[in-house]
Amino acid sequence: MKDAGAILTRYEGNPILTARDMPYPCETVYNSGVAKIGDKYVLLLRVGRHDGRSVFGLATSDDGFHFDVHPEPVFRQATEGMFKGPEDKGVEDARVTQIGDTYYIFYSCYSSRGFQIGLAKTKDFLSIERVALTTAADYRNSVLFPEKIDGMYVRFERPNFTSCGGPGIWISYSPDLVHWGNQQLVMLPDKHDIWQDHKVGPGAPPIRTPRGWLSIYHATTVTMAGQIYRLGVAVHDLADPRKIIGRSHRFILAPEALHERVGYVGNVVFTNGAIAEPDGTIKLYYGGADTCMNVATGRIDDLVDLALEDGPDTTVK
Ligand code: M1P
Repeated sequence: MKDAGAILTRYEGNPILTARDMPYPCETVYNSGVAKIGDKYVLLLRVGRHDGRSVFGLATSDDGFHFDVHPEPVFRQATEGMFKGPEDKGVEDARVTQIGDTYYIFYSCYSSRGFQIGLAKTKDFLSIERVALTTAADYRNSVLFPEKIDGMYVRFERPNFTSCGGPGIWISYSPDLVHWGNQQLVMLPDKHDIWQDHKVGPGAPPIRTPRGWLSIYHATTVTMAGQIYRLGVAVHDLADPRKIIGRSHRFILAPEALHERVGYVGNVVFTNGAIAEPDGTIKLYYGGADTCMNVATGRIDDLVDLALEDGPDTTVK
């Protein structure tokens, strides 16, 4: 059993993208959705512009470490129709799931009314089509499972409200990706683990493993200098992902490098996606200090071992 802090290895070339690498003016580039089209790695970048709003940029790579950035943003706030009001302050934090030849994107629509979760779809990331507003306000993170379970699409989501034991991870179900229901709470902050005692939210879309769904989530604690964002792991039952069969009491990634500790929002590592490779390794992409993009590698089995070692989660009774 590996030490929790040794499971992931940061790429020595981090950060892999900063504002200086971008072909158009911006302040920050971070919290990117991740996918593979054939052998190409794709990042759907959250790009912070100088008015404070975010748009999505696109970067592609042959090896997952060295990225070329598309010359223009590929997705901006809506200027008409149903999405215009909800996206008034921009679009944020894409999370991508491939089903068949279509890539579904859950993202945060940001406005003075709060956050709603938008759904968009694409086949090439150059042309992205809005599908639906899938929540009311105030919801922050949603990740779609890559397959239906019992005939229904499934997702994890994180409302922003602090009742019900704190900001936690919920599950919901849909027959068509547009209408979501049967919401149930599945994971809360763990008051006994200081690093994850304040807030938890889904990070990367769940990864199917023979031992369960691997969930890499973010978690915070509050200090005198604000929240610290770290990453944790849990394993959910394959047939019924409401059941958490393992959740680690130790984090797998914490802000450590200077570009993870200092930036637009300091002391943040935050993931929106990972690529599971055929050889059992993972490339975990994460934003550093809400300012730059990074990648770390590790073995999926080690992450699953870590989550299972501490046993089932008991925060939701
Ligand atoms: O600043 C840290 C993160 O804060 C928010 O995440 P959450 O609401 O899940 O805690 C988001 O703005 C996220 O983009 C940001 O990295």
